[in-house]
Amino acid sequence: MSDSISKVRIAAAALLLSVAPVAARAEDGYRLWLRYDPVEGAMRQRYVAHATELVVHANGPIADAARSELARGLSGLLASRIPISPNVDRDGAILLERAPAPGLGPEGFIIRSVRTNSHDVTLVSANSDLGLLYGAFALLRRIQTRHRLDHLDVREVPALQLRMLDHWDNLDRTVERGYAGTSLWEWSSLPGRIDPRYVDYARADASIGINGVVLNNVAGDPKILTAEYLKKVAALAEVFRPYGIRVYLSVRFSSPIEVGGLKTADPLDAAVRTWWRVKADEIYRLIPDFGGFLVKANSEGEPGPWDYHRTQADGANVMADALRPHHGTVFWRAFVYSNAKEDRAKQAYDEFRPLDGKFASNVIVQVKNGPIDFQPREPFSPLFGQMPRTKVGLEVQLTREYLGGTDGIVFLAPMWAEVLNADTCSPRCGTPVASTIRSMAGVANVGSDRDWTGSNFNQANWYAFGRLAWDPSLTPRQIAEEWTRMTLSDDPRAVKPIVAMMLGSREAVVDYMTPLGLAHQFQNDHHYGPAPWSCSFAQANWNPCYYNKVDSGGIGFDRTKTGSDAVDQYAPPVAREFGSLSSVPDQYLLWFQHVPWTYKMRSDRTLWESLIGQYDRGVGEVEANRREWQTLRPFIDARRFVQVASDLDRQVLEARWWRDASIAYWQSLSKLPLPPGHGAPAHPLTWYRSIHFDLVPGFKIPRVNPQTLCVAGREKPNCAV
Ligand code: BDP
Repeated sequence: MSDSISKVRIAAAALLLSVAPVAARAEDGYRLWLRYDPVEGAMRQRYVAHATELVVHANGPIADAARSELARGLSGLLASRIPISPNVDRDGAILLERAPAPGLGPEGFIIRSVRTNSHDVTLVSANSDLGLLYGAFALLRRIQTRHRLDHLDVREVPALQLRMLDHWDNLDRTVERGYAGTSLWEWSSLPGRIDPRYVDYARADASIGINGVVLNNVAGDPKILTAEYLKKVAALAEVFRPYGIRVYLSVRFSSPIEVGGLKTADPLDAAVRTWWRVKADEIYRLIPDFGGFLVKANSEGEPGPWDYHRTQADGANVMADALRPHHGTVFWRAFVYSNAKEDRAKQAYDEFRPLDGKFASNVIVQVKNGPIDFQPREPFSPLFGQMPRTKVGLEVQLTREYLGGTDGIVFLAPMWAEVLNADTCSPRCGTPVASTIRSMAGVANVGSDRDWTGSNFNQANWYAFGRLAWDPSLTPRQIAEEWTRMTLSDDPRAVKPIVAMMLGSREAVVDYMTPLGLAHQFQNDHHYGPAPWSCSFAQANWNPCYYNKVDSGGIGFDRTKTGSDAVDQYAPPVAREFGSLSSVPDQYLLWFQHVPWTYKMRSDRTLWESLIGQYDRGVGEVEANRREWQTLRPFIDARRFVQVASDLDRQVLEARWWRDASIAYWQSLSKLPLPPGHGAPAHPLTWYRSIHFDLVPGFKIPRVNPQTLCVAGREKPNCAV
């Protein structure tokens, strides 16, 4: 596509965007955290004095994007158009300028209150236009969160070089584990038609520092590497380029066979190596800044190097060789496991650890936060810190596959901060996961829904992911506050309770779904709703019963020396902590230990009593959130208020369902009475066991409501949930 055509397209998209506020006034969530509504009261005048003109001393598409974002943001926030001048000629100017600064790198920026040309100016400076764009968003954020603009001395450099959003979008526009409509990418109309939404998507990503996007699902459809699709990919790359976002593709390991017509995909075969090289050259001719590949190999039915008795490193390196001349990167996922007898929690480490040092320098081994699979809580993966001669990246999931989809509020920054701050004790204690990684990737939660993420509060997880990948030392509280002020309300009477709700929400979901270290107690495959009794999959490690190891005597997975010994994969101080009943944190108790129902916890209560207490704490928390939300009506626009209220209604139902179904099942085995003050489940166990949602296309989960539960319960039980 020629430059001029693409410019016309982007200009057309921008024009369409300028009429967006009409629709946006309905507060349908489309504007995300980039709402730029006028600052109220006297404060606005103070900001106006710091935004008398905008001067941008840089040219090119990224600098243009910075200029237009500032013009748009400031004119919205200050309710007046800001003049754009070639040079500083008055006090209160905002000046964006490229200025070499050591240590800022290619993306960092400085925002400083300075005197230039005898005028007081807010200077945004950076080594690159992209740094200026990030600085522009940071400056706007300061106004959006009502920070002062005088005496500024801000310097930011991203902690991680690669901050990626991984879309699990299929080419037929279904989204694996997507709960927000169809895929954003309209493959059938690309490359001809550029949906203006692509630009807004890129703006949102850039505003939080995301600089890489994997467009398609990890179960990579080989078609993506055909000439036809690469043109479509190139069109998207062109839209994203002015926002500093590089495009990556998930590729299927067997593509040399499916697309290339070869007989094999053996990574050591000369023809296969050539095929990947030629393919990479073809891609870079179309997309000179193409980021690289993401690969899921030998996992959940995907082909991979094991099919040819080669190692995961052999597989990764053949692609890395092809990308190296173009400076591309291979993200090779460590999410590799099989139906082997070995504890699933051990398999990735067993496979990858011995390969430390064998991966090419442009390979990043991408490791999920925990050793199993995006559960509400897992201990950190033992691979972090233990592959010192390999580049390792962290993968988290924004889309709430195991956390209720779009139900209620589940803010994930506390979960991600927990893993980023976890001490690997490798090579020595005081080495948090954050300091061992090169990249952070988040499985995207966006789709074609008008509000992007299927629920207002799910937007906060997109926001939090970008902010943490940029600066892992930010606290969940800081992030929640920023997001709330920018997205919902900056009235302290609203901000405080909303932030409190967000901060407690992840712990609540852990408590009502899988407390005290339980994991994977979900219904088959769609992972929505409880099924701790379930044992029906032929693949043993897909079954809840595999993970709870429950019987009349007790519950929990023994991963100590007497069991699978998964603890041994951690550095010795961590292994000691997790491996001993006296030191394992309660939150990981049943992950690492099998304990009797009557086991005395540190609190002096029995395990049984604690477990019931945790379920009720979780339910209590979401019930309290629902009540609290009702008090916030005066501060939130009508439309979003009602939507969140209904999300919270569903979450209360979901929480009670989890609590009751789980307790009913555990009690059928433990035969213990419920501790005083804790109510019996609303229905008998048979009722909960009869609720089953079928898999629906695109893995979209049904939303739970009393009707659904009643219809789904095949026994036609009493429907008063
Ligand atoms: C699992 C999901 C599955 C993904 C897989 C992965 O259920 O849909 O394909 O993760 O990460 O949690 O590859």
